[in-house]
Amino acid sequence: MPLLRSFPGKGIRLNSVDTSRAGAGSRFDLAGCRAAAALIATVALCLLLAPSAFAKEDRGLQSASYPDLTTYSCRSEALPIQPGQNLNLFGITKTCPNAQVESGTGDTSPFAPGSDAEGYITRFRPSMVEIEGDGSTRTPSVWDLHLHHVVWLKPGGGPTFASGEEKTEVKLPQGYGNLVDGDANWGLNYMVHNLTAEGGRSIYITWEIDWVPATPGRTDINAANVQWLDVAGAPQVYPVFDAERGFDRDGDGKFVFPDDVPTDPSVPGFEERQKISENSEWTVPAGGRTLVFGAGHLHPGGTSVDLEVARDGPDAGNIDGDDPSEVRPLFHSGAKYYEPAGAVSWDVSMEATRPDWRIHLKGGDTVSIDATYDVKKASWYESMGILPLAVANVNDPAARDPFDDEAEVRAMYEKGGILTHGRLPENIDKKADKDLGLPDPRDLKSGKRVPKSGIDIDGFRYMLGGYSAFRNYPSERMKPPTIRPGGTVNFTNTEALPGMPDEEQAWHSITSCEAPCNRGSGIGYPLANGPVKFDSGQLGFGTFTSSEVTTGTNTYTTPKLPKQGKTYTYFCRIHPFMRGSVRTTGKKN
Ligand SMILES: [Cu+2]
Repeated sequence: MPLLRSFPGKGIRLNSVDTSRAGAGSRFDLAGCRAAAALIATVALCLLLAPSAFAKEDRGLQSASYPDLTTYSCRSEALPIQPGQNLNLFGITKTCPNAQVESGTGDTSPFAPGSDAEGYITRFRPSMVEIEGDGSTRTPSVWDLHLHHVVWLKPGGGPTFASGEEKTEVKLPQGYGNLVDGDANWGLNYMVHNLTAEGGRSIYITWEIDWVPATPGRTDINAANVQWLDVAGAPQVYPVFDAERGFDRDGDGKFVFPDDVPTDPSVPGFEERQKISENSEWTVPAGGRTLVFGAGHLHPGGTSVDLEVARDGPDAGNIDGDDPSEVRPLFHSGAKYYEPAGAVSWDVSMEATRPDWRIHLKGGDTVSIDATYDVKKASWYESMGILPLAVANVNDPAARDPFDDEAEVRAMYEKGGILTHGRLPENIDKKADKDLGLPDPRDLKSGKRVPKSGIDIDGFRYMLGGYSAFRNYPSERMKPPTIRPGGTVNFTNTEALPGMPDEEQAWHSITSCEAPCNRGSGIGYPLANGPVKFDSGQLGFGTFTSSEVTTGTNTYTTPKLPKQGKTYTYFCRIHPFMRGSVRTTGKKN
């Protein structure tokens, strides 16, 4: 559970509606959540597998059905969003706060305060809506406000449901559900990204659930708990890594984390080694377990999360997977990009396991995941690779062993997955790459010399040679300031000062992009694809769970910009409308 590991003693802020910064009473220690993490209900082997209702795969993965299933919509309290916000926050929530019945026979009493109702969540659909001035809600577009990540932490069970802007749905197969108390307190870790400088906004995090009451003696459903597999994280809190151009080892344009991370400190990408999480692997407990569902989570640039298992074989070594014959692939969670430009946006859905995918593993088997990113076109910073795996402690007659029933498991693997949902209108990257009619910075006259103090960032603008990707931005202010060839440029983010409350800081990056870098902003434009690769990280002084989101400083120096007479362009990854340029003196070659 990478998100929890380094919290003890630190305390965690409540819902960000509580803007008081310290008060011990406003903190919630999630450390105790770990204690019962291994709790996996033991359920008798009584499975009533319903006839397959999944023929129409083109509609995406279908959800399971039960006679007494009720669909509820749930939502958080209102969460304020600061200008340019990218805070990593923790709060507490309930199983289904502000519950409303969407369909089915039940009422909202299971979620009432003091309720002792238990039930199975068999489907979970995450999203986020913005609250308008009149109280109505609408789903914001990805180029405006987006869900970087949100994780629901089950009491005693750790991270259980999770989402980014791709909004992967959990749809457990017939016969399985996540058993929870209706009135439970959950942890909620959320990072909502405001790509604009606009303040005074607020959102709800929303989730829709299918709920099946856990009535005594029920035999048609078994408990499945989540084994959280995450390629990056623990011991760091913020579970991300960088996938950069230049990290590709074999020329296929891909970077596979953690497999491709070099062991040689002189090889590019070695610095990512410290970000590999111990939670990228899981050892199956004694008695074995049945895997029933999985679906990957990625960020833009990601193309798949892959699940495999290793078991020690009759070779000389006695470690799982020390010989290639001891490894079997279990599932390839592919990313389907609707975005015509490919893996450069959040316009994507992920494949989940099929309804009949069942894998039985023996105690001691080692399950692991890796995440693949396309690093041909651009670098990807703060990337994720997660696959929450639903695991049951039952003997499911449909389950197959990857080594004993090799051909059948191979067939399941090769059949691949099913998308959990279709294209989401809010994820269409409409604003990116639009021609705004701005001049090409390379064609503008040179501006002043960059002063010794460098370039300040203030008011969501690079103060010298900076421009905003808005129509009619004055070209006079876009003139590239100059440095000598081989020189560097210092930047200072004056909107983040030591000791300033997180929500008052604005964190910015300086990230190289390929010139002209003057088109419309979104997720897919600009890309981190400049000829000299650089990225400052998020300059600022985040505290608590945002501490690893920021660099802990507000200054940055670029690498040397070598070529004479060249205009180098850059942008802010957090607020991609922020652009800037700098030019080296001398004649172009
Ligand atoms: Cu910025």
